[in-house]
Amino acid sequence: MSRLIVLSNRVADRSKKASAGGLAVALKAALADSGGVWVGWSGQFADVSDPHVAEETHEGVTYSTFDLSRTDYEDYYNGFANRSLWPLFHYRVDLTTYDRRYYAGYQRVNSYFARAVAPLLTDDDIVWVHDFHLMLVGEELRRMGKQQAMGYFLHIPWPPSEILLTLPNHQALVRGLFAYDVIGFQTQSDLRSFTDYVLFEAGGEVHDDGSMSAFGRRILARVYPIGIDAKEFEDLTRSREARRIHHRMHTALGERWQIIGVDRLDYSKGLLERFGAVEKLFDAYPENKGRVSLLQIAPLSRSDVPEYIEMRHELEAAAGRINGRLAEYDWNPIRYTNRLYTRTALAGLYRASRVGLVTPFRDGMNLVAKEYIVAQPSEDPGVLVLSRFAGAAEDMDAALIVNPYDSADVVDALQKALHMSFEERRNRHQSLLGRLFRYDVHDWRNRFVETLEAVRTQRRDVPA
Ligand code: ADQ
Repeated sequence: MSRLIVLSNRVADRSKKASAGGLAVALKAALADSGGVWVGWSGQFADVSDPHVAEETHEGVTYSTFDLSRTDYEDYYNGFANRSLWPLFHYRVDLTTYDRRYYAGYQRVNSYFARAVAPLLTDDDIVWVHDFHLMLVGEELRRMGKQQAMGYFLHIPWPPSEILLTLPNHQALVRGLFAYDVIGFQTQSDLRSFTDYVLFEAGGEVHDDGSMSAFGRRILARVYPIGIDAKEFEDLTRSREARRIHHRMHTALGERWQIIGVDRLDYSKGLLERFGAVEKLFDAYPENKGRVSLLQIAPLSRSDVPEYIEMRHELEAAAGRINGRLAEYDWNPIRYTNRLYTRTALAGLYRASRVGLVTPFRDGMNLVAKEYIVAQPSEDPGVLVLSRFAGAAEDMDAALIVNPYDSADVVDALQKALHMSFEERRNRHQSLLGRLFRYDVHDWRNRFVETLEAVRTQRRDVPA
């Protein structure tokens, strides 16, 4: 077996139990299986032109990290990644900012990542690059003569061509992706959009075996929907600490029902509209007043980006306004917190909630939807209300699927979820649960790595 080298913008913090980001949670679980090397930014700043890589090994995983300069961080991370690619790939052309300085920073930092990882590589390694921050690393490594099997996984959606074409550098990015051997998407719909671009914008070809050619290279592009570590999450849910939190929440709620939302504070997650739908629930079905409330956990993220600062203010104002209008002296319709919780605490809170409310306008997958289901007690499971625009909806059709742009649809689904019979809740829960255990994060990792392994073996067997 070969050694797995994983690259992502940030490397998860070894010491912290909580981290509010789907990618960190997933990669931690994926590397725990077989060990390997995880390469990425340390989160620290230094003004150096060449990466200085520090190594630390912990439970079979070597963490290789390096610092970035503040200018690189501004142009590449706050700039091109978070103000150009993120909004655009989530269909928010209106929030997208293009600046040539940002793209120059993106190229510079992708090359910096390649220079950091190149000296670590041995011939038999396989390289797996993650997410929208690092599309060009593979191309840089090839330029440096690296022949290893290389894969790329995109955690966020791939937009339709009409949207992508608004990005001045769209062709350079797609050409960059063709330097990898395997590229993975979360959903069929993402793969369709990518295929469409390859055929009609890049003048490429799609072959019978599903591989694609363009820019002088042939690659495999496939769907690998990401899962969670269902077994681990189930164990967490049953732990003493999770049960303590569940019990505490249960006592505080008494006879009331809780709806829970857990999302990084991000405009793609539809939080403002979610608050609006919950407000409308009380207007449309007043019997829920005093009996139902929303707990929204939304840890701050990307707080340097103006759109996120503005959104935070809007959410605070909305929660205050709705509570001001509807609250009673002993009941609040919305409890809203920006705190980070441990995964154990989250498990207990999900379990204490009658409804899981996941209503992004666009989301690559959404792991919260999956965690909520695994945390439910089978003897009295809650109901998941899920946006059709989360990648998770593609194979979680036993949830109540809603259109988050249509608040009346969300209100009706909430009312249905709150009053659903035990039989229906149990049937829906069981059908969702089976798939989450079968297609978990280990299955996701294995399927991707096996494809890369096959590429590596083939390449080794072909005489140069
Ligand atoms: P994210 O946009 O970060 O991930 P998501 O998939 O929901 O979204 O993952 C969030 C993770 O952070 C979950 O595991 C959740 O438990 C955790 N989390 C959230 N709030 C927390 C809090 N307050 N305290 C502790 N933990 C918290 C990106 C894409 C997604 C895709 C993932 C993985 O945007 O679409 O599903 O990557 O590919």
